[in-house]
Amino acid sequence: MKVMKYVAPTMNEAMKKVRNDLGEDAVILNSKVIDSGGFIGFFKKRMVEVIAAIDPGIEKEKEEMKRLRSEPDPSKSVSLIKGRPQEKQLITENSVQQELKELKKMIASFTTSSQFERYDSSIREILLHLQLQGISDSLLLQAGDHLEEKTKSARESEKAEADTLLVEAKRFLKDVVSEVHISGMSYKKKYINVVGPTGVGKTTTLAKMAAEAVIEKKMKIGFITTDTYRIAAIEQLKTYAGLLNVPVEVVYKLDDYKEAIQKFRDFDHVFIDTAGRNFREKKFVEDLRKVIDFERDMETFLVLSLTSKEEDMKEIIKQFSSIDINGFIFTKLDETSSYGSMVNIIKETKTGIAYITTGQDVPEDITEANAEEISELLLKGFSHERSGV
Ligand SMILES: Nc1nc2c(ncn2[C@@H]2O[C@H](COP(=O)(O)OP(=O)(O)OP(=O)(O)O)[C@@H](O)[C@H]2O)c(=O)[nH]1
Ligand SMILES: [Mg+2]
Repeated sequence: MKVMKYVAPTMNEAMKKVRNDLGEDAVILNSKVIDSGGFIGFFKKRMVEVIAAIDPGIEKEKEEMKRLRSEPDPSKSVSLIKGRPQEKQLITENSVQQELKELKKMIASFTTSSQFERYDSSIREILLHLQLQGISDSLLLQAGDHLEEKTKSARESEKAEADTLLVEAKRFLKDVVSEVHISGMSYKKKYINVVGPTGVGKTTTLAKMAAEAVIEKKMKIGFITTDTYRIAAIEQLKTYAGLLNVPVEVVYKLDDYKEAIQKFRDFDHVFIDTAGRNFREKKFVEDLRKVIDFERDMETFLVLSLTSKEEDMKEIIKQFSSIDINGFIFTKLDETSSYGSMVNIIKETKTGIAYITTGQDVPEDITEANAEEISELLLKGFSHERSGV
């Protein structure tokens, strides 16, 4: 990939330069108007700056295609069609994927450049990585300032800058995460309740949490499910309850709920499963209130999947504002490689994280949230990229 910068008085002229130099297949990555020359604003000239790139492989491929098309011997072209194109297709696909990855990175670096140009390139590199992780711009700028300050003092004490950067980036993220309460359920409340949108993993996660209470803490527990919309949902919870050898009560309305509570009066904990609904509609949150008595001695977790879009998660959080949410549970960490939304959300809502789940297996695929691990997770790819792993 060859990337070039062109400056000309007009866009047309800049494009002419690009075409002459890189050919018709050049890709424009960025263009902007700049002020050039002049002295403190006098004699300044408006210019257009264009950043363009060309993949040298495209030229080679074009030549190859030309050669294939003009191949005179038909038998030869048959063998070419039979054998090499397949191989060629594979190579092209791989290289296209690679190019795409690089292009994405490059575009991100151009779009971030104006915002982050006040930082050194080594800081920008970390910020870019965190931006790809989905960390919000306001946090990135705070991180940038923190890193700048720390590298300055490191330079003064002649410490290795790259090491300092990574350590400091991790410290910054850990501090941000540590501003909220990060730990598993408190076991201080008798009732433990999970709510959240459809299919995020509420039932599976509740079973994992209940398993810890039964197997490790040897507690006497029961399940309540208010998810009566689907037979399968009741069966699913009953299966987990059967494995743990604990009772389940199915409740349809507030009276059933109160009855179930009565049955479980001498139990240590009661784990309550709820139906996933489209919680972007306020009505469903109100429906929940009709079945569950939230005033009780209850710890409620809002379950969100890390595979969801951050905007959608925020919408759901807003709808749950009438219910006292004690913490988040983020699921499906194994299905994504960007975790920034988690940090943006806890920073914005000042609500902690209880658990993160990492797969479908019950009970093992769950881990208590931990600020150190979350900050490492956000930077993991970065050290890999740098060491070339
Ligand atoms: N990859 C992955 N899958 C998960 C995780 N947690 C749950 N799942 C899967 O997600 C699917 C839905 O899980 P459920 O526990 O039924 O989700 P739910 O939120 O109770 O769903 P509804 O009750 O229908 O709203 C199942 O296939 C789970 O195995 C996780 O951490 N990682
Ligand atoms: Mg469920």
